[in-house]
Amino acid sequence: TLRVTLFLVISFMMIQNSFAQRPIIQTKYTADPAPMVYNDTVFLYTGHDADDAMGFKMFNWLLYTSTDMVNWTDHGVVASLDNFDWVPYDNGAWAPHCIERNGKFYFYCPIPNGIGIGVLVADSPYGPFVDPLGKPLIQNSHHDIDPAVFIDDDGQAYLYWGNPKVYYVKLNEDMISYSGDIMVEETTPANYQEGPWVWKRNEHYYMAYASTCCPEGIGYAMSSSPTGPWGYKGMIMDATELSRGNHPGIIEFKGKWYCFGHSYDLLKLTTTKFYERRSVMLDEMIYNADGTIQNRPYWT
Ligand code: FUB
Repeated sequence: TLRVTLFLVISFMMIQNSFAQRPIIQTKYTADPAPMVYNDTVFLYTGHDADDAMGFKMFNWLLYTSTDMVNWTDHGVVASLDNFDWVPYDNGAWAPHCIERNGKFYFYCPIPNGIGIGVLVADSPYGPFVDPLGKPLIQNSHHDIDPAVFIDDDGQAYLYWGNPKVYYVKLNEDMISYSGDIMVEETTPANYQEGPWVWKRNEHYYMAYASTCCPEGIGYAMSSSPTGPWGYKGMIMDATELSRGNHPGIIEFKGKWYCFGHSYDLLKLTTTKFYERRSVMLDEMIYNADGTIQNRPYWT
């Protein structure tokens, strides 16, 4: 009875969904969304939870594209752990981040358990991606997960990452090396867990992140500088049982702002058990006049 009720509730919610279907990808389990806007197209890079995953079982990264935020084209595997000679195992393709600079595409990949954060480079957002360093870009601690890159108006690029603290470093213009010390945010934004995502709108800097645990929602903080201090402002997406873990990805596309995350909605259609088989979610993100962001209780 519980399964039938869940199925009916979720089916009803999917019919209500303005993004045509929820979760937006229903043919594979996708996690850790990393959307990038390039040439009027959204390139959505994701992690890939194996169909039989019971914990984290992630071998490669996927790519989907859309020009309308409704229809998504599946481009399959865009990179995998095989792209890195120095990674000692095949399970650990965690939350990536892709960004374009000067016509090249930089794909930052965290390999957990202290292996480090690698970077792949391509001439096209579709790849092929190659490893220019042959070693990790970041090998700082056991907390080297969830990289996210932000390029400020003055051209300075910053790489953020970490769980349970936020680390950051200034990337050089080549995007595959850095200058200065690795810094740790002195004041970790309230309820920060992991998955930082930094952007700027008007004069405000924003950092969204997986917030509270567990379940995780998506919280955010604001600052007048890309290096903080960050002041917690609230939840973009509340934490609920269906969001157990979460991971934000935020873009502006054709005049609207969107927040991506992930949930267990697809898994829950087939079982009431919990496994790491996640699905990317999407919602429009609305700002208030003062720059703060409206809260949503769940993906609509
Ligand atoms: O997908 C593996 C890990 O789960 C990510 O690195 C975290 O952000 C969480 O989503």
